[in-house]
Amino acid sequence: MIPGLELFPNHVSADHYVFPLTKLFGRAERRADKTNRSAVLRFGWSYEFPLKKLDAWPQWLETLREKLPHPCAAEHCAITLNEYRPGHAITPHIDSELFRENIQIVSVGAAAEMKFALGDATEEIKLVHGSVCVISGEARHKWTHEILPVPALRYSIVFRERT
Ligand SMILES: O=C(O)CCC(=O)C(=O)O
Repeated sequence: MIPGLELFPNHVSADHYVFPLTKLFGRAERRADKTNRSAVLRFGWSYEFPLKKLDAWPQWLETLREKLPHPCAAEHCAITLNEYRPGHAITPHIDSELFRENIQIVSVGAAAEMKFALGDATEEIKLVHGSVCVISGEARHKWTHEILPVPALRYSIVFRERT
């Protein structure tokens, strides 16, 4: 395992999140470009510089925030909801340095392959329904990560703490 990468395979009851996620994404704008997730929603703080304060997250996400393996302070918490329809992916990237250690990713729905790369070295992990993947240290700052095209509908809920 890459230093700074942690995987908690069965950490949350993800079945509870399918309905609220489906409802939230019901009217979302969708991308046709499959190199990116099909739709994105954000709460708490935006992702790009300068960070902007966004709407508060609903109660079910608050309950989930409290169950995370690592704390994510409410006043600094930025939540991204990603929807991937079949064939959608996310290209290799390193998360913005506007956020601290411990990027925490909750997976809901179809299992996805997350691929890490550093130079010629690559490593793949499987993100299953109900898992939490935590990226910090070397895995966060040196290795890129990507999501390979998913076989069926998948959601991820990403918790980041702004600096
Ligand atoms: O969907 C995922 O598991 C990863 C999402 C991700 O890499 C991102 O939002 O930057």
